Amino acid sequence: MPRFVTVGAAQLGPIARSDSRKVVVARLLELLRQAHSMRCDVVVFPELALTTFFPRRYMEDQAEIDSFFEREMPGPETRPLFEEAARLGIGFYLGYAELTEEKGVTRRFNTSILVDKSGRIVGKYRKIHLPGHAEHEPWRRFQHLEKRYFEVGNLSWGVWRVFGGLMGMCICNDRRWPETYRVMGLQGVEMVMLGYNTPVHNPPAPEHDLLSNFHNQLVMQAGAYQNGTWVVGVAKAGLEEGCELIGNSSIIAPSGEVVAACSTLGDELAVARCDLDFCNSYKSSVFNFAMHRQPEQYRLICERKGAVPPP
Ligand code: CDV
Repeated sequence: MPRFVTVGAAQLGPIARSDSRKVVVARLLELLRQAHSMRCDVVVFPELALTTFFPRRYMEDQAEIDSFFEREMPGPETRPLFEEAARLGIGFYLGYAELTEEKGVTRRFNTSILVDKSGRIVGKYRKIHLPGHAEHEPWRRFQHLEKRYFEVGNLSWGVWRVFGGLMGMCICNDRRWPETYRVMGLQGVEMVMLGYNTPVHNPPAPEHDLLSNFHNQLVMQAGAYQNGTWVVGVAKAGLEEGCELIGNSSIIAPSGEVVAACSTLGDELAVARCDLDFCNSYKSSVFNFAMHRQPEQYRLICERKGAVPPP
């Protein structure tokens, strides 16, 4: 019996530093309504979808830094998104900068949430692989200060039973690491949702620039195939505050094939009707983990070499 989830990859074009949350949420609402008209069950928005990608700027003023963070979710500016989603009966994944108090300590994370069709937050993930650097590096054309502004996520990679299947989340740079997908794969994930902000230019390795779109596809397609899961990868794209970001938001089947993709660098929706049962064809054959993985061997080999075993 097929189990269909219709998913929308809701790509965003650039967000200016001066754009208010209200302006951005209006764009998200427009994409949400389009997705509803195309019968989507859930839409995936990008990483840090409410503001410009602020880690490209060096800032010292904590008040200025904190102006990019959300203290509550939903808050006054994001509540309309939750209300409209509940009214339309459509779920969403949203990336944002989270400022929270834990045991009296202020903490800042690069976060995503999963919201069900009734507008309830059912899952939260905090980015683990924070790329870039922590100190100002003036030689770069633009900064990538995620290691300065965020802490490493402390929630691991979970999966949530919602939309009739097992949904997982990760964020941007996480998608380049096989263990991200594998930790979710070991929990039986059937659809991994992720948002990204990926500059075309890589300051420490400009020789990779021509391959930035290829590497984006390579890691997401491999992650999907090697774990028998759907992957929905969604960009914030285009020329944002002088920095070129890749697009190519894609919906990828467990076969590793791209079944829908955005073709512009602006606000755009790509939609696919995904059969979650298609995962079984891979999970029960070539990637039957219980039958073919060799965790004990990985552990022994790593012990001999003094390395950390994979999950
Ligand atoms: N936002 C990101 O995590 N971006 C990284 C860039 C810096 C390489 C990425 O992996 O796309």
